[in-house]
Amino acid sequence: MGSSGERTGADRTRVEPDDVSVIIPCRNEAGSLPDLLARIPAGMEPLVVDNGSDDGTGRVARDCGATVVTERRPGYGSAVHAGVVAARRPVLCTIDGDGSLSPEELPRLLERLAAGADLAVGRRIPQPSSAWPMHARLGSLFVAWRLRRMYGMGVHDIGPMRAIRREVLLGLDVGDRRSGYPVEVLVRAGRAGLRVDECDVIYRPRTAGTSKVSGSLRGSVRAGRDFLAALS
Ligand SMILES: Nc1nc2c(ncn2[C@@H]2O[C@H](COP(=O)(O)OP(=O)(O)OP(=O)(O)O)[C@@H](O)[C@H]2O)c(=O)[nH]1
Ligand SMILES: [Mg+2]
Repeated sequence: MGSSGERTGADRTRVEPDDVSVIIPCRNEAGSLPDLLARIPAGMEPLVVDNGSDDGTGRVARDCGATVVTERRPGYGSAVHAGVVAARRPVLCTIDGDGSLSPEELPRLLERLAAGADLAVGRRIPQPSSAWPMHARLGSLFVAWRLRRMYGMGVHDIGPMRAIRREVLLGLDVGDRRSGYPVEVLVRAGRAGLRVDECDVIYRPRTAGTSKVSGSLRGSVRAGRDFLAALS
């Protein structure tokens, strides 16, 4: 699947911006969205999934020209999946709505797809290093180590920023609706023998709002549990 030069309907050796929907799962990210949305590369469709926000996230996203989908069931995976179902373009990128990742780096992931990868994922390079708390970093490193051992996959992070063709992602039938979603995407890609390419991406502190995962003990423990469940 996905080898360079192969054609299944669309030209698989090129990805144009207007082929791409950018799914942005958001739970109370109104403060970060205007800047983030202004930086989505021209031609791509920003698709904000408003996941139970009470800070006007949906209104702000609409005012900035984004397509907005509402998903009431909480959970990162729930929000991303709602975006995948709603998206109408053939190539999907996913990026957090908290301003921690740079949309300017999405084209580099898309280049990997065009070059034959089935899934392109970002490897976070924190700037400054405190942007990625040590416990969260160790958790992601452990998961990546297990993925390398289980599937020979050359990954070093759980891939918080991703690019994949919609039909390929739907074919993986990812079931996690919480924080294990990115891990399950990788597990299923490994089991399916997909080609997974990783590129470095800058990871900064969230630009507004409050941390839901790594900044609290409760959020971190829950994410750790979800990661382990997705690995098993
Ligand atoms: N955690 C969490 N994130 C959600 C949910 N729904 C949407 N999201 C979005 O998913 C993205 C990732 O969540 P974050 O809370 O930034 O997770 P994180 O980066 O691991 O942790 P912090 O930034 O430290 O909170 C953000 O854009 C969230 O707004 C949800 O129910 N839970
Ligand atoms: Mg974050």
